[in-house]
Amino acid sequence: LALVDAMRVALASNQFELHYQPQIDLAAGRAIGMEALIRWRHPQHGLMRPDRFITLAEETGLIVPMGAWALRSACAQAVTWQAAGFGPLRVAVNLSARQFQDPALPAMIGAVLRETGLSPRCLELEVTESLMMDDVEVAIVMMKELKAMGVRLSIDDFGTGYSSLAYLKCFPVDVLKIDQSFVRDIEHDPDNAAMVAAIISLSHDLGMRVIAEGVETPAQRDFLARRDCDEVQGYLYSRPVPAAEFECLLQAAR
Ligand code: G
Ligand code: G
Ligand code: G
Ligand code: MN
Ligand code: NA
Repeated sequence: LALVDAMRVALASNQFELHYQPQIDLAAGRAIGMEALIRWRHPQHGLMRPDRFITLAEETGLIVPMGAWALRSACAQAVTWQAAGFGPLRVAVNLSARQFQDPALPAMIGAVLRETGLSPRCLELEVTESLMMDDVEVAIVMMKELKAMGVRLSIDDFGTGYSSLAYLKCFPVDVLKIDQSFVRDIEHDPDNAAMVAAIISLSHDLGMRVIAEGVETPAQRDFLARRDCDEVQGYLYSRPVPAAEFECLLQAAR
């Protein structure tokens, strides 16, 4: 079976699942949300990470139904955890270019919010700079439409794309996510340290929040806290884990 056919079968037979990684608010010192990351539990090959199949899903258009499935599952899960008393948790879902260019995207998101009952302000949509730069004008129209629905928008992998800073003020986004490549050597590499400090200031000056990704050490966390970074995400707290395991993290922090 070709990979794309296997993916269609997988989607129809519930072989995809979401893993969740906590997003920690540095001031509050606890998880205030989570990023949902798709995995394929393949009957022969075991657990497959998205780098093995997302590109093909994008090329073949299968990312549209797959992305809709991911969004619906993530929103339903967030509602379940909110109802269990874990607080007003926010869930972040990654969008691919193909989804972002689909004029039916806002209607799909609206339907998912209605069906699951998730408050729009508890949903964050992650898009990359490169995706927005494909067609800047169209991207801005789409972002405004999504913002009007009340959802949050973040720029993922910020700093690695090729968007001009001049565009940043035209994008109605709420959050910048600092790419993990800048965070990795933050304690030793003065260039990365300067870059991260500058992105944090820039975010705040533009009225946005900022999340640092790939935080693996207490030293990295402390650097980010000193520089007033709002949130952190990374293996220091948890790798992306299945829903049941994530719920244990929430229980432990209660
Ligand atoms: O979790 P990590 O291995 O493994 O994720 C790798 C990449 O896959 C990341 O760039 C992430 O944004 C992307 N990804 C994970 N889940 C989804 C999803 O549901 N939709 C899309 N479009 N990309 C995803
Ligand atoms: O959506 P995005 O492209 O940001 O995907 C995040 C990726 O980073 C996922 O593949 C996730 O598994 C991975 N990741 C999350 N935390 C860490 C971390 O602390 N270190 C490293 N190396 N990767 C991480
Ligand atoms: O278990 P998972 O598929 O999330 O792991 C993905 C990769 O990230 C593996 O190479 C694993 O060794 C690595 N990894 C998982 N947890 C950690 C961690 O806490 N710290 C670091 N540095 N790497 C990790
Ligand atoms: Mn992401
Ligand atoms: Na990222």
